[in-house]
Amino acid sequence: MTDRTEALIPRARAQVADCAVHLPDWLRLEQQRELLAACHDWARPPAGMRTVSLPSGGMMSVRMVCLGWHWHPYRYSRTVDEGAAVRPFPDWLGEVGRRAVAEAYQDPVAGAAYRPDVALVNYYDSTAKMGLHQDRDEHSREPVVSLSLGDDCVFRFGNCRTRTRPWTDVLLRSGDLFVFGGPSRMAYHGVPKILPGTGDPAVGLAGGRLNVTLRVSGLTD
Ligand code: MD3
Ligand code: FE
Repeated sequence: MTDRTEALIPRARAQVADCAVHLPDWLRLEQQRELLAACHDWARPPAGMRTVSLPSGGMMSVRMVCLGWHWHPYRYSRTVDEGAAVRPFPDWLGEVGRRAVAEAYQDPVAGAAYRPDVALVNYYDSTAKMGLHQDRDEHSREPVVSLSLGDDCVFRFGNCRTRTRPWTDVLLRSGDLFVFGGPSRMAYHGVPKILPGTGDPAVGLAGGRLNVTLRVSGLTD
């Protein structure tokens, strides 16, 4: 039997940088299972989970499905490459985002004002990584809300000026919330490593990691 004793040790809320707040174990098991079920649904065609080709000719190791607006390297559109309409961004996910911002910033006013209209759902298999990058394709500097499901990962949070150190490595686990706003919104960040086999089987993800980010596009049709 898998030893899950570590799952019983609470991890503390942490402010990693100005307006970058980590709330471990924010989603209860049942909420994680519901979010996973929604991700499974969104992954189905048309406009489902796909590989992403880079202009450099390479391929991202992370697979992705988008809601609201489809992210291409490096722009947003209302359709995917084959021409199908992007799935709508559901109201309930916006509510999750408002609760996330309110709790992370302990600011009900900021929470109530948050209106995300894009979600990026990233799937990492056990070998996938995401290199250090900035998220600069949104035309709004409103916070990004991140929710993790499945295997643990090392999340690397850098700085706004360079792709190099200083950075802070944080263990993100299933159910964790991270909110990045204010000066942290333009920080370099990435996922150097997935820790295979670390996810709670009760969540229901057979292997790998899902990350759901909520964003404000600042775009209009
Ligand atoms: C900090 N995703 O989709 S989530 C991405 O775990 C992305 O899949 C990673 O980087 C993942 O672009 C990291 C945490 C995250 C997301 C967006 C940010 C951190 C951020 C935007 C600005 C600063
Ligand atoms: Fe990013």
